[in-house]
Amino acid sequence: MQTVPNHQVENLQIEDDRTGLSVECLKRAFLDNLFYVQGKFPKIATKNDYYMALAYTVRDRLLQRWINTAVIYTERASRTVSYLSAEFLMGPHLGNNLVNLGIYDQVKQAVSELGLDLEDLLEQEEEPGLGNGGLGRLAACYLDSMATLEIPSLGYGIRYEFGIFDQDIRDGWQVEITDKWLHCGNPWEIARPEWEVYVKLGGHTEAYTDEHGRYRVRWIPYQVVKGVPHDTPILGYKTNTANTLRLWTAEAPESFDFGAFNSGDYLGAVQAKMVSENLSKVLYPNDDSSQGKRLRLAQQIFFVSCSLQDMIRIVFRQNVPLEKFHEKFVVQLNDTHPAIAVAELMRLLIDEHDMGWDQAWSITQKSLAYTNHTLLPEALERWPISLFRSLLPRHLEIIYEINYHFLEEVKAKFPGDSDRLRRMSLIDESGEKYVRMAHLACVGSHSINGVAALHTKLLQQDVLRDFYQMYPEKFNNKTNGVTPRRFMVLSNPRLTNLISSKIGDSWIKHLKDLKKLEAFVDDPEFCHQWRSIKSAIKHDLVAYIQKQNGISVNPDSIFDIQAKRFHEYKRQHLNALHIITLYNRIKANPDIDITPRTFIFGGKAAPGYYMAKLIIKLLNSIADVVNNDPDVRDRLKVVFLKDYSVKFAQRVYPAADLSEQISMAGKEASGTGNMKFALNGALTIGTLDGANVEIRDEVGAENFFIFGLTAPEVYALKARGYRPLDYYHSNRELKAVIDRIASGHFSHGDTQLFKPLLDSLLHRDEYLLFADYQAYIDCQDNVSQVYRDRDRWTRMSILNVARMGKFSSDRSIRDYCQDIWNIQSVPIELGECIQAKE
Ligand code: GP0
Repeated sequence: MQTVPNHQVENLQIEDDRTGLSVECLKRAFLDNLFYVQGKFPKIATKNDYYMALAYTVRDRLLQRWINTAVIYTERASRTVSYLSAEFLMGPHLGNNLVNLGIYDQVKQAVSELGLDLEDLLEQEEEPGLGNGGLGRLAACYLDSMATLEIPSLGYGIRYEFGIFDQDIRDGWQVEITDKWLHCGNPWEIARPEWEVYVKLGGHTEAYTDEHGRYRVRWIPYQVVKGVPHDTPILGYKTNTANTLRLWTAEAPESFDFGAFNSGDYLGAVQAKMVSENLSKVLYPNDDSSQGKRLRLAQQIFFVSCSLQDMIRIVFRQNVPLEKFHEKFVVQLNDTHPAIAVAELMRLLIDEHDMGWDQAWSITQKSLAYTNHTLLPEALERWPISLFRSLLPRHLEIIYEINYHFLEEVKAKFPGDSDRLRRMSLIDESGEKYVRMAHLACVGSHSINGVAALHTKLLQQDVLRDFYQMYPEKFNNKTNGVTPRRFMVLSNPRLTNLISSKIGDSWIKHLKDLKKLEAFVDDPEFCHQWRSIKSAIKHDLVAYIQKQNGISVNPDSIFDIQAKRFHEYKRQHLNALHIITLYNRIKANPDIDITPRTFIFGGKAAPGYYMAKLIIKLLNSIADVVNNDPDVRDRLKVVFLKDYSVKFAQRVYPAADLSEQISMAGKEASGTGNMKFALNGALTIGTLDGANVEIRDEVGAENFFIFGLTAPEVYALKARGYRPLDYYHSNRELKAVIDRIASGHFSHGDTQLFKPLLDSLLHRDEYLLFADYQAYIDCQDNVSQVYRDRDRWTRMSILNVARMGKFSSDRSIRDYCQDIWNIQSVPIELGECIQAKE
């Protein structure tokens, strides 16, 4: 085969319409796919047809990598990470695949020579919103980094037919619309029905004696569901690695269709089929809280069992003895959603593969590792024993036995401490009995990690304190990170190009190299370019806001953005108090000199979370008044952009001047939006919570707007007895803000509308908005001052970006590999003509 040393695509000798990368070949392939896959010709093709044709063109070009990767992993039986997650918030695939294949520019040209606009086609993609927020997006960033670092890995999850709901805003209220992401087909997945597996649910167990005279248990299920894997390739950035995201759909087993079972009862059979298919129907839209629904537990056992059975199939196919399962696989549990894996792996090894308890337990512990993502008590999953027994009778027995051995261990280490036993038990027996999933995860894993330094410390001191005292060696921190490929190269090409023109592009794989930018902070020409790029991006967002919301925005104002799930602990309403404070100042003194600001919000509220929805309504109501009050004279604008998503985030992060990270200290496990904003040159106003602490340490306190109580101060204040009314009565501006809302000023005179929110603040204020109010306002006043010094602001922005190296998900993954997974990279070689370009 002809070699192509410089990989210039024009020189490619061996190419065809499925692999060639020349502009001519790409055009040919594109039209070929339009014709043969979409069944269309240009005259009648829709935008979606063009998108699909392009998607297939790109998919063809990554298949060689995908297959080669699978072949090499199989031949070498490579040690593999299984990342188990109920959520993967992948975002659109097309653009990312173009970036990671290194063919963005060629494709852009090919498409434009056909009279089309690449950005336009990228817009067409319906993103798979198979996650709620930070947790699901983190899983997606980790898949990107594992592929880029050439780590063999499989992401395992659920192929929800309906992902996170689409958000509409009507009369200021959130309205949920079902997300039909599969409506136009999904060109990025391949179904693998040949690897289907079966999952049992319900029924009862029976003891029996096997042919060796051993005590065994048989599980007679009430129902069996079939899981069918759908695989999506995950490309590394400029490597030949293409790992796999394997998502399971639930189907009824054939026997349920027309089998002897249901003879004659056609509708009954179809009914049973529908019940099975419900398992992968819809993503639960709750973030940071658990609803305790039966279907949710069924989803968890469904994808966990499918995935573990799949791993066991792979172990056998690669001739690895089952006793070495833990050498072939390390299984990372993304929160407790897959924690049932502890009991399920035990069950598979013992009941289905005849292993003894002790060996099975040793393999289970060595294979599993647990990541905790939250300190919120309402997010810690617990399942009522009654529900658990009716759905998973065998697992409950296994959990009781694990608990028995575990409590013996606790007794041995802490003799006579019965209170500790009660606290640590896998079963909560304080009232109605529950299975505590976090405890199960801790006991069944060899590693327990938090997602930011402060979070891990608080886990050790508080939420998982007993487990830390029991197993200190299991605990470790893995500060979250984000992928610079999607959240810089793809989403912010202008800043990417400026940076690379100065320091080269090594930073895309080695984010610490951004440090080299520090050499340019005093270069006026560079600072000027930096500022004009931010300004150009802001102009784009101005146009988008005009189109979306019909609001005209001043591009020179501070773009002050809070984009994240709506939750009281994240305190979007503290931000609202600031807006009203500025509004009141203008109303009191219309000629006051105020730095113009545009407040931009984005985010969804869980459909059943009344207070979060009321906060969305409040923000939209403030927007209506502030944006239309002639006294304001366009100095303040408030914009709620609907339907926050990955696609949306990519558009918004690059345009931010100021990133709002204002959770009550001690509540936000890490945050990852904070990293994406800072990486794109926004300055942060934030509390000392989650990864904010580490971001400030990295960028320097002088380049970060910190305010508010620290976590220990929060605990101390609450212990002393917190009285929000005292703050209300003693702070003139705060009182005026609250009174303004109460007066009905933002609700057409309706004094009842926001009363539940105001009552909650005045009488409980669980998240200490009033205690942090003055510090927040003072800090915001300082932000406004600093923004007026454009050179100083620009300098701070550049230094933020230059010092964000730590927050690449590549760094996080390297740490997981070293400290938890004990895994090395496996580079993939390809025939030279299709080798990745470095
Ligand atoms: C945590 F427990 N997170 C949960 C959950 O159910 N969903 C979720 O998204 C988030 C944390 O709130 C976080 O602090 C964190 O950075 C993220 O998990 C990833 O670790 C902000 O989104």
